[in-house]
Amino acid sequence: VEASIPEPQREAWKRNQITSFTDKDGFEKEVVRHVETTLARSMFNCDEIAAYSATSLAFRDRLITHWNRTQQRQTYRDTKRVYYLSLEFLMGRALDNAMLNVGLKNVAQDGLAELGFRIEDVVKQEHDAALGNGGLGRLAACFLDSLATLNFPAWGYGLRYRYGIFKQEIIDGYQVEVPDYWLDFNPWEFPRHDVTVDIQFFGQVNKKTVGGKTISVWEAGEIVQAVAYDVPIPGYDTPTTNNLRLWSSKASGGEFDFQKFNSGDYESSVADQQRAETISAVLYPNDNLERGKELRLKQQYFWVAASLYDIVRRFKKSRRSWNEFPDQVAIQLNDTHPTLAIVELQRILVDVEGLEWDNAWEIVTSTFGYTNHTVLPEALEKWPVGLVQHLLPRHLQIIYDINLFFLQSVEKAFPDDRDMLRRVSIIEESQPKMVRMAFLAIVGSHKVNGVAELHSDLIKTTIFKDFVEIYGPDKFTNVTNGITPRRWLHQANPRLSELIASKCGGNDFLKDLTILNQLEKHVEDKQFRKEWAEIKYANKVRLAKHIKDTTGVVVNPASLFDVQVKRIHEYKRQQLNIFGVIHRYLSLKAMTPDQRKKQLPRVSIFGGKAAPGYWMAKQIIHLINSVGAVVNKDEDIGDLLKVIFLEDYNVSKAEMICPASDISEHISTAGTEASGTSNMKFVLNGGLIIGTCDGANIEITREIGESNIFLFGNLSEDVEDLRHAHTYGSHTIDSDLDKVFNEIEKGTFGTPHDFSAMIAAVRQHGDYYLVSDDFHSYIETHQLVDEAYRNQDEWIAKCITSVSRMGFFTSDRCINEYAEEIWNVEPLVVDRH
Ligand code: OX2
Repeated sequence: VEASIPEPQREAWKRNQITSFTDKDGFEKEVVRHVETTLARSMFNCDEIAAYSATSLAFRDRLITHWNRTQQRQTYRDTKRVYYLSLEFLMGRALDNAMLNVGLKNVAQDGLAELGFRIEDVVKQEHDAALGNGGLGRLAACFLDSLATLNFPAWGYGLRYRYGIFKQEIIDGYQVEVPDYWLDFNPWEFPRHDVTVDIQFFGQVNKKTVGGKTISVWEAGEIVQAVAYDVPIPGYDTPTTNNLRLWSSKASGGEFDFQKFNSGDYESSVADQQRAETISAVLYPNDNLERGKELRLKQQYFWVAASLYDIVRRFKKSRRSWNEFPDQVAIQLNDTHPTLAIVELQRILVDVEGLEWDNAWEIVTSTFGYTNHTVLPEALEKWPVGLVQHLLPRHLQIIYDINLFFLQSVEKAFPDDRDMLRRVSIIEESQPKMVRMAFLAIVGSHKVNGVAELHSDLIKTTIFKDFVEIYGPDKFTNVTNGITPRRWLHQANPRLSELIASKCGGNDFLKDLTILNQLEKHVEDKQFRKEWAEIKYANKVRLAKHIKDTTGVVVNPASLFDVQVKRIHEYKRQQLNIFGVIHRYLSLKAMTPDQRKKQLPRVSIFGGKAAPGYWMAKQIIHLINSVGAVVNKDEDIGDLLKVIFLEDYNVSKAEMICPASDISEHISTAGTEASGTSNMKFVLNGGLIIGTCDGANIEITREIGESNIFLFGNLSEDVEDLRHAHTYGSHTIDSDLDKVFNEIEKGTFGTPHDFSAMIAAVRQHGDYYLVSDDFHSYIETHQLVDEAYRNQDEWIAKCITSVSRMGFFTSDRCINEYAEEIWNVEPLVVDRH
């Protein structure tokens, strides 16, 4: 309040309000101004990086005026806000997205051309903001785009990692990890040195009596400061510009450090500073895997505590009663990573604000929603009780109390079921004891959702079955994932977007994706199909150029491009794909030259990172590269088969790859991929998919029709029996797969020993991912793909039909479902001027 300008002086502020550029001349002025002042350079010293920087600063200034207005509007109206807590936001590049969302890309293109630059080259200067691993982090980024586009008062909260996901280099066929130091120059963030929070760790809990009441006081052992960095999130075709607040850690500079400093222990006080900064230093590079590292738990609490402090501070400004908190605040937990927020809010309400436990707990549980993204046991978070006790002593007490009251209620409802108490306890009675974060998240939330229909059914019947009994089925719901068509169609594939607009009555489909269904009546239009095919071809030419530039391999853009890009994981089965490629290679080798002439040329394209500690995933990358090294130089084969591994797959590469795919692979063992979202990106860009009956593939099939997708493999309901049979029955390997293995073992693709573990996983160790069980059907289905592709006319028709039926998979639909079913929030429109 003290910082507010008094009424009499406000006139001067209003008179001097900033006006944003709207045309080419205005844009150019801003660029030149930023080059010459902010960057202290000139037209004699302006490279593409400088042009990128100045263009970004010009757009950033624009966004920030909208951002300010959005925040003022939300504060003034004081409606309910949504807070999306995610340890990952895989944003990718911001400039292109900002230009398109504010509708001024053409202006920038013309202006940059006049100033001597090509916009495509300028855009490419930007370093991806890669603060995530894969689907979970990218989903958060798509949700932010939709929240802003739909005008929801929403904030994202995350960590400002100094190092995002590592850069992948392929050296001698192996993955090598290089640190991603991305913050050298980042025009998209605003440091808020005035928005800081002191975060406590360690220490002990003391009891104190205040006014006849005993309260717990947590005395800290260490304090670290959280500093806010704000990233503006522009909606598409709306002034609404939301905020993504990322916390950075810093030594607190409080009494702790000064004590040491004064006592002459300078070195150790510097070490303390470094330790504090370590908290937000690096993103953990694991996807679907939790490793239980102490620093990771520190990250989680640091981020959650700072975010809640901020949320509570904002709530308190309105001077409402605590019981109104859930009417003003909805907090969504992106997986279990922010689950400590439940405990932290209970602590604030009981220990700091003095509410009664039950009253506080009612507020807490009404506030939170929890999204589960996986059923894989190795990805479910559990923290040793001893570690939580040491780092967060008061929180462990609260967790125990939450568990006590929860188990009491369960015992009351199921008096004869002792085993139920053991099964659902938040504390696992193992050696050592563990806190089960998913259970804590369920108990502390009013809604739990999965991310695709099959997945949401699976969590109800497997890992969370008991909780459905306890709470009833209504606490559990499904919100099938989606993607933002702004980035994944309009930005990634501008020509296709334009063609679609010409058939769908303009760009409205970008805000209401169901309008795509208007394409269907043009499927038979020859000219339309031709243009469609030309665009696909041009996108393939662009990717072929990238392949040539980065790998040296020349691929023919007329070949069928078969793409699998995603994190490398045994459950995603890149090994199935490469075994299939070897099978194809062997078949081609066995043919006469005449037979070969009749074969369809293919390019098998792989991309994706392996977690640095995931040895098997790294072996898979090595096998792919080893196969490529042999096949790509085999003169018998020529263009009939090329095998490419694209280095350093990330968001901006995905924007180039998705539009260039003919068929993409989504081939996880049934029941393991919660949803998948790249499947949606590929279909939306006019590619078909080969996939298992898993995750969102099933709903994609429902929407686009069975004849437009290549499904294969065992169903999720059969997986358990098959695994059981592998272990306890006789396990015979598919004969074609056996030939593939024999060829690898002959040394055709390099030292056989390098790949023996991959083969043994199938032959000797129970083939947990059912590679052999699905191999035959996989190979057969790829033959169907070949046949279908030969009929280009029908292929294109399938692609157009599929795109026209993809309206369901926009993240706008997801956000509207969350808003209605989970958050109970309404949009708030901001005036344009
Ligand atoms: C991913 C899931 O593996 C993927 O299936 C899903 O589409 C995505 O989240 C978004 O919901 N870490 N990453 C995921 O789950 C976890 C855990």
